[in-house]
Amino acid sequence: MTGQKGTVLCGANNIFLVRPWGAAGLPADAGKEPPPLECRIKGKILRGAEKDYNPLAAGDGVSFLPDAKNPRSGVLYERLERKNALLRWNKKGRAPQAIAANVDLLVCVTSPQSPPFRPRFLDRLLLAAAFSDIPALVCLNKDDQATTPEIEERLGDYEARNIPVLRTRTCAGDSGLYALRDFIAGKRVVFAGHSGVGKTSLFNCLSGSSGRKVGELSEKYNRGRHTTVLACLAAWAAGEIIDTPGVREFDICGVYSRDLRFFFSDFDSYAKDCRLPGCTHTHEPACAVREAAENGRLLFDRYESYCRVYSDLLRREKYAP
Ligand SMILES: Nc1nc2c(ncn2[C@@H]2O[C@H](COP(=O)(O)OP(=O)(O)OP(=O)(O)O)[C@@H](O)[C@H]2O)c(=O)[nH]1
Ligand SMILES: [Mg+2]
Ligand SMILES: [Zn+2]
Repeated sequence: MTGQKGTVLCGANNIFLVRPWGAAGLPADAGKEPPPLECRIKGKILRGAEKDYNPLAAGDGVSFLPDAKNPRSGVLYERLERKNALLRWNKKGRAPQAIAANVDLLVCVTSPQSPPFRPRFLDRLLLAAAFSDIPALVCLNKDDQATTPEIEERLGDYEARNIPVLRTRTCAGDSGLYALRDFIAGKRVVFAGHSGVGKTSLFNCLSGSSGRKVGELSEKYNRGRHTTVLACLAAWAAGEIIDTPGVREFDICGVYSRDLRFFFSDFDSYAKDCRLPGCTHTHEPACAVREAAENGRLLFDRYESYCRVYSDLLRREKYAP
């Protein structure tokens, strides 16, 4: 029997739903999308994914052998080379974890009030996207909730750095939804953000389905209840969306602390005046970046974002150089 290729839609406990490629070639399925196959990884280690916390993520290309007795199941034997992957550091596994693979755009979903706007979390998502060369935009969902001058200042800062900011609300006819639709048409996009910001609601609105479960916010903590538990790729009329589970933290991986400054190019115009060459902008004397943050020329919150990621990376490098 010869191997086939497919795309991972989602997976848990070593069972992965895989959509075969070249589906039109299957006579029985001519003219319609065949149901995905249920596949397992052969043995313990998947070729091409030897070092990762999770061998496969939604969006991965794979090679598999269909089961001779049950053509709707198969055995995975290889992960195909990735174009890119949105990665975070998995503390428990002490290894990189792919959230989604082979994507054209990251949509960082957030909300103004409930859950509260957390720009430093957005900075981390955007940094992970920049590290993997994935274009990104910010989607402020729940546009029916009021923003504050601080939120507007932060959003303005993203726009000034050429990161598009869209405002949506998940109700029929919302103009923001149309704008988002135009941005993501023809692409494979991944929705990421805190629990409860409305990622699944956006997916349902865009795809015109109510297929995926939407959650309530916890009254006590004003945050989502982690309704979506599995990243899942689903097609909609004009492209593909990977809806991911909300996460509380997003630990950066792949970047060395000493290189972090290269991902904060908005600091460059100040960094050239730092006294010490190779200034990390954290503890050095006469640091022009810190001075700019302290006297309000650079958003202090943005500078703090940098310092926190820097110290996280430094701490981790001490234990796992
Ligand atoms: N006010 C308001 N509420 C919204 C909007 N969009 C979604 N919600 C509500 O926000 C809550 C959470 O929505 P979900 O779509 O489950 O959020 P999620 O980001 O997928 O959450 P997780 O799956 O836990 O990560 C639900 O009660 C939605 O009805 C919006 O535009 N405005
Ligand atoms: Mg969800
Ligand atoms: Zn400096």
